[in-house]
Amino acid sequence: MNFRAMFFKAVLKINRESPVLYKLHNVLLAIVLSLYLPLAHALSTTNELQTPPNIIVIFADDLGVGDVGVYGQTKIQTPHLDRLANEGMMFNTFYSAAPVCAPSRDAIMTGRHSGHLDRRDNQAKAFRKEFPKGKALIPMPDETITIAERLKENGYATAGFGKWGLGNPGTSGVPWKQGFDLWYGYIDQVHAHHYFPDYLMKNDQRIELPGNKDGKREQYTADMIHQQSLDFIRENKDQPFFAYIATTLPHTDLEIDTLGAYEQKDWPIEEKTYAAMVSRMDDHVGELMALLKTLNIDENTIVFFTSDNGPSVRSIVPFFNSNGGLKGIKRSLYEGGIREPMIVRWPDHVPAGVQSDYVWWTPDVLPTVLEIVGLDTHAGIDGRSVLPTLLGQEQEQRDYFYFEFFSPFQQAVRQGDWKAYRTSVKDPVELYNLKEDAGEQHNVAKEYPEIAAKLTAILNDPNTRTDNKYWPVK
Ligand SMILES: [Ca+2]
Repeated sequence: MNFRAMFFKAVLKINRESPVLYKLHNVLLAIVLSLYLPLAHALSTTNELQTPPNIIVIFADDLGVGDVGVYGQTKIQTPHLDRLANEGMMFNTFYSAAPVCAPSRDAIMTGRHSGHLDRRDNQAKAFRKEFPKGKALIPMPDETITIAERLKENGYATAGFGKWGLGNPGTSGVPWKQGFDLWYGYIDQVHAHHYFPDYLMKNDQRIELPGNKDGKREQYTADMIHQQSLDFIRENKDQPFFAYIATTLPHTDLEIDTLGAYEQKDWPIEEKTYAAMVSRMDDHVGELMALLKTLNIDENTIVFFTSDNGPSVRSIVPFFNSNGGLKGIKRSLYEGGIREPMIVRWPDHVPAGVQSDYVWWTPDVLPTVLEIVGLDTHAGIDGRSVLPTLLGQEQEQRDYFYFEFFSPFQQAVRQGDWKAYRTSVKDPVELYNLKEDAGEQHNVAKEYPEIAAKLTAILNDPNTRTDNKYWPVK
């Protein structure tokens, strides 16, 4: 553990155990610092002696890589995300670990890839009889270590907002047993399909929404959830916090209270609604960033923005080019199902206005955050810290990225510019050179048999993945 980590840990411990002692500690600290300022300067890269940074992870739902202005969107307005990118780093090639909600959320919470996850699809439908109400949602086991648990143990206030989807009430997987002090929104991922439901959840407490009873549509939950996230940040502005903002926007159902700037467009209603939902999410990002500035904590807050999987509404993807012109959408391990926007903003640390070709993925978020906070990475995770990259330093690429998905069964591996893909372990792989063929249109397995064999060997290697009774290979 380095000097910064020890320091943070000591301060956090004192802060938790005794506010008075904490104040006294700060006085002593000021004296120590005045004596050792030259040394502190020598040790310091930037913020070694500040409060640990706040961590905000915004995880959009079914937002395609092409839905954001700075990623090429022309019809939908996302000025706040575009600004976030201009004030931080945007990554041209970032992957979600999985092409649907549940495994993707599992991966960002645990730092594992889809060959090691407890869920490799939303539901294990063949096993539905084993589960309550016939919904085969595999709950996160007790022993799973989440990013929220690690941060909470180290003095962070932790909260999540929006869609959870990793364990319903009555199971080990609920967020309040997985490191979150507070969860506001939806625990059940199917409940999260509705924007005017008659209740939301605040931990295990049901929050009734009278404005949505009897078919009324007066309480738009995406806004309510957003407001709760702002309240949490206000309440915790004086101590380190972790906010996981898993907005349900712009996942279906296509529902919004007002179409705003799109009302007058000469587009079908589905397209207008989708655009309004993406822009509403962008408005929320804008309000969040404005609040951080108002509270004077934006410089000590690192914000990650990404999405859980590719766009889902087949009929409107071409209109907006939501998958960025890539092949496939949600549920596919072609690029369009798993390539996501990734924007990271942290003033004075992450260089502003930089576009990076460094390739990384959601399992890297957890170890990166742990390194930022000065904590060691625990065992059993697949991600690795990309903090050097975020600080503008050179960093070696990961050897390969592995993906699997249960239904329809697919496996994929990316190594360098090469990607292999197959839909059965018995079939030969398709092979693509993503540098020359980002759209995966030309299977070159026959032209490059040695590369195809090398990537196939990774897919077949028993160390690449673990077997799981719910998710057998096909
Ligand atoms: Ca999703």
